[in-house]
Amino acid sequence: LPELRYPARLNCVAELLDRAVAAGAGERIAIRSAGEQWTYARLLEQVDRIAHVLRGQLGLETGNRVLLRGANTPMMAAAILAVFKAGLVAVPTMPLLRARELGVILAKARVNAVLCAASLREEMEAAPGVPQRVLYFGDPAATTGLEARMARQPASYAPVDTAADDVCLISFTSGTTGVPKGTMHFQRDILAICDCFPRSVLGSRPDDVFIGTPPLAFTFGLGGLLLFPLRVGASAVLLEKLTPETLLAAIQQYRATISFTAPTFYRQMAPLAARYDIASLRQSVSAGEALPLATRDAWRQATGLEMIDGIGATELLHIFISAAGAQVRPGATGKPVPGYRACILGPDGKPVGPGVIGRLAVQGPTGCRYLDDERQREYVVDGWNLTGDAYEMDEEGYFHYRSRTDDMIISAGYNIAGPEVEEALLRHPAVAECGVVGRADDERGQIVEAHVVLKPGHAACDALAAELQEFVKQQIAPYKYPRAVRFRAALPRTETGKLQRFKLRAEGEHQD
Ligand code: 3UK
Repeated sequence: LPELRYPARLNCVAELLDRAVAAGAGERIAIRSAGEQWTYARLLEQVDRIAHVLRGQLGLETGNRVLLRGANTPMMAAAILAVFKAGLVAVPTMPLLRARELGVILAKARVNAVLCAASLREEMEAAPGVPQRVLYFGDPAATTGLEARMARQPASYAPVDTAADDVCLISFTSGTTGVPKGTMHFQRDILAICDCFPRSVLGSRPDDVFIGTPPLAFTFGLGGLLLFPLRVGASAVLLEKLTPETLLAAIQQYRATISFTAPTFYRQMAPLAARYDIASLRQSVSAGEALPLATRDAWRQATGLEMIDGIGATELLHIFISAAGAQVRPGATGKPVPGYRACILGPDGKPVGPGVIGRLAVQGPTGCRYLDDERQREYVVDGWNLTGDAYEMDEEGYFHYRSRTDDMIISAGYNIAGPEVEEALLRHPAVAECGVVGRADDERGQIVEAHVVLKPGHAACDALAAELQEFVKQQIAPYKYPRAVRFRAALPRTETGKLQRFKLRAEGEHQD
């Protein structure tokens, strides 16, 4: 991939935006949102005005860190790009974070300034250790906010001359344990992710319209809903508070061609898809957690589309194993995205052959750099990134997800992967969602416990629990069946759509 060799001096926004406008893309639509439509020229101008505010007015210097907060809006997108372009470091934060969590991030990332949506002001102000330089945006009544300052700035700003390996982004993992980990990424990493997955797997084009749910503060969303479209001169639809229904309606309204969201969203959209005209959609990308076969099948039946599953991680910035179209092997995540290498390591740290479950190890143009050195030594070993996932490779070189390494259920000496049991349960017509975890058991060490959300019209009862147990035994090795079945109204999920297994385990304990 010759395009992955970048010059030593590189500003990613100069490449993504200034270059596009200089090449004549100025009148093309860059971002659509509920009330607004921004051309490439307008986006560039807004980015440049914000960059002037940051450097000229706030007096920030190269390498200073700017915490960013906001829902997916054109202003939030412009703020992130302005930070990159001004040679500063963006620290985007998930909209739902509370004051105490923000305080941890402010301290860990040693934040110098804050740009925050006015709608999230209260929580921001309540955070401990907020720096002095804070500006709010998106409040039409404000006379002192970011927009008012932008209006007084020059409309154009020359990109700061940054090195390709200058840090421009600190992205925090949501973490299943609750402790956020900051990962640093370089200017060139921003371009590298645009030149890997979207080119070789997705096949994105200038006429594409990208849409989806992940927040821009989650690198899945930052790539899929901002950087990837800009890299090819396409457009992004940025919408707030999407539900399965409103995402389907938005795909129809904006004639979106590429969707990015989590498996649970596709699962909920599939039965509703027939009510909308979503014929414009040509690719649907799923990431964040394993894509169950039942979901892939339901989406294909509803839309005729073969989904693109892809595993990505905050530590690696974006998707590194995936497959599309005829390359898809249902049940496998795919193969390493060109530019990346992957292998499976056994307990001794040596690569294992096909058919053996082990720890996934990945290498490529992007990689993990934690703020915290100790964690770094656990994640990156001999130059390989250990993502914490248990995977298996087949004879054809396809990578099959099994579970998170620390979520593997060990019951009476058997290793059981929760997602395999979930996949079996999801094939039952009464099951809408489920999560399978291990629960401590005196006799077996752990037992398999299923938390099940039923589809409307099905009632929880012992007979149905027994039917689900029998249903699993018919599909996979009987020792994997859930010895405990708990019905519930909903499953605990992160803002990124990930099942919070630790919460299921904890709740299982309380009910004893
Ligand atoms: C899990 C998957 C099976 C896996 C992400 C796309 O999810 C992203 O980043 P996070 O840091 O979590 C990383 C972990 O999530 N995972 C993600 N995708 C899949 N497991 N199949 C998948 N397709 O455990 C991984 O280690 O929140 C996803 C792009 C950017 C991202 N940051």
